[in-house]
Amino acid sequence: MKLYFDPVTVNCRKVLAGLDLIGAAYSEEKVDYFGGGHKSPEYTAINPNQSLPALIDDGFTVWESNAILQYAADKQGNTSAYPTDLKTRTDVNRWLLWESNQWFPTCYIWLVENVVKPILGDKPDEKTLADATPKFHQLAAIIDSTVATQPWLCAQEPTIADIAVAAPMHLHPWQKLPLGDHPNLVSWMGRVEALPSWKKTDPVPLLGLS
Ligand SMILES: N[C@@H](CCC(=O)N[C@@H](CS)C(=O)NCC(=O)O)C(=O)O
Repeated sequence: MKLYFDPVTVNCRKVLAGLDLIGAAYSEEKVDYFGGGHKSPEYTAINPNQSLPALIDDGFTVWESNAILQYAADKQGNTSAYPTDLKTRTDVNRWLLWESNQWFPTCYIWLVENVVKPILGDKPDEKTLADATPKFHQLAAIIDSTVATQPWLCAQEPTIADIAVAAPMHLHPWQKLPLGDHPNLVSWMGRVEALPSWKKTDPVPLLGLS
């Protein structure tokens, strides 16, 4: 398997940490996100969405970070990272879909306003953040109540759902996500951050954040 990625981006960090949790072997093809490498004709031929990451396995192309994790876990046969019991698997799939269509777009607003804009010398738009705040709390409360009574989102061990749902918050101290009302979520995030797979894929030094 060959992974096309830039380790500084959210969805690539997700896949790097997830592949490590899965124990999948792959070769690396770095694509320079800030240099626009994901818009090159060569990469566009692999992923016509012009977004990172993408994976090619023996001529088979997979894009969408969560699909990459599902594929790699099944190929590896790692039933701890991606359980096969029907209800647990459906629960993992549910969180992956929720992350992609609800959680990521919401957390991304804090990433853009409080991390990307300052890196580019721009100021955060406080109204954009204020407008998004009720939705953030609604979604964060769903995670918070889930991990109030169990250590991980879906099982007794971390799964690809934990990695995927943690990824949009991966720079939370710099994103300045309003986490104060969600103590169980904060404890769960601490457990994710203690995972070796998460620590190994920390993009903070690459981004020059401190
Ligand atoms: N749903 C896609 C989203 C991929 C995505 O948006 N990736 C970002 C980097 S985290 C990207 O490359 N965006 C394209 C751009 O900014 O031009 C996935 O999970 O793979």
